[in-house]
Amino acid sequence: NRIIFSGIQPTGVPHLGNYLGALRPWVKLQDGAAPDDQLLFSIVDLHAITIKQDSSLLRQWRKEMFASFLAVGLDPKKSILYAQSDVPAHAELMWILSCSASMGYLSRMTQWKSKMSLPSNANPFDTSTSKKKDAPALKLGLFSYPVLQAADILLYKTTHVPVGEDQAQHLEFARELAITFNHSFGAELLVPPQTIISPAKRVMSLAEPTKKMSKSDPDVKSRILITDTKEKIHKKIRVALTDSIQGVSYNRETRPGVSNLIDIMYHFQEEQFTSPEQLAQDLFGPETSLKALKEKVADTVDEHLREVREAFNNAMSMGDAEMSGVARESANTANQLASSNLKTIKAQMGLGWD
Ligand code: AQP
Repeated sequence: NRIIFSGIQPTGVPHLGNYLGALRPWVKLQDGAAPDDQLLFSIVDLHAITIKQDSSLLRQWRKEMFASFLAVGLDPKKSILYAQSDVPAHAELMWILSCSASMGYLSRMTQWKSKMSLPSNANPFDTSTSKKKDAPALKLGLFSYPVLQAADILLYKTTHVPVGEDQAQHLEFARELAITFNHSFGAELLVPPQTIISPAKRVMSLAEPTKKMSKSDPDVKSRILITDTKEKIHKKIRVALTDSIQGVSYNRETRPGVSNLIDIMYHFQEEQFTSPEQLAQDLFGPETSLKALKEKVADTVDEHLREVREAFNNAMSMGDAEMSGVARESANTANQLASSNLKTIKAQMGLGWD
């Protein structure tokens, strides 16, 4: 049987990248699951606080993320849908793993560097780069983010983790940490998980198509939210950065903006075309204007998100008590699984009373 775990930060309403790269594949896994598969999807609020958050906004975002889970089709009867901070074992296992995690390995991770706008070769221990004028000081939590992520996964003996490509480096870290840990305690306590990278592994920003689409990008036109209205979708795609080459053709290197739009359209129609290149050839061509391409892409996105948008509004109209009741019930199940696994790990390490 498979144990599938993944998480998403409550740092805003999910965008097309989160939807195509994570939420939609999670729903596919849920709906195709065998009876003895176990699925856990977490709103990872402890990860969100690695960057300063406003408390009331964080509460609002957690609610919106839970509503997004329900809106995309995640079902609390089939999957465990819970907030990470409701299961204390995540933080406890993180401490245990921190005692085995290599600082050198963590310092090579690219995520904390990109959050601090530092070059990918930056070294956190070199004060001349970490004190770079406009970069906020590196916090321990942001630096050790991958250790918490490893704890999230390893806590449940997860076998499969579905994520977008940006998380592949962290997943490799989790695998190696599990192997090192097992080796040092002489037992198969942790399960090195497999990464499942979604076909839509990297949806790019509409404003800067060489960067990934991101919730925290200050430019709101860089992303399409799963809750955006038809008008907003059209407006954002109309102003998406493309190029001045005539016609429509697919080439991620030379035409990143145009290719990102084609990719987005393709991910909504994967059954009808064998590749984005084929979609571009069959539906468009050297005679098609970029304006026409954008209209078609916007229509496709709107059509596919309409149901999600409506379901999101329904879920948001649930009372707070009703929503937290569903989340707490799932958290109870997660707590039971987590504390039993954690107990075994601690016992092997000589922690806790027999
Ligand atoms: N652009 C993307 N394309 C494909 N997949 C993506 N994911 C994120 N962006 C893209 C996937 O979404 C899941 C949840 O991501 P997260 O919220 O934990 O954090 P993130 O990867 O850092 O996403 P954002 O949107 O960029 O959030 P912020 O701005 O808050 O950091 C992951 O599986 C991720 O791969």
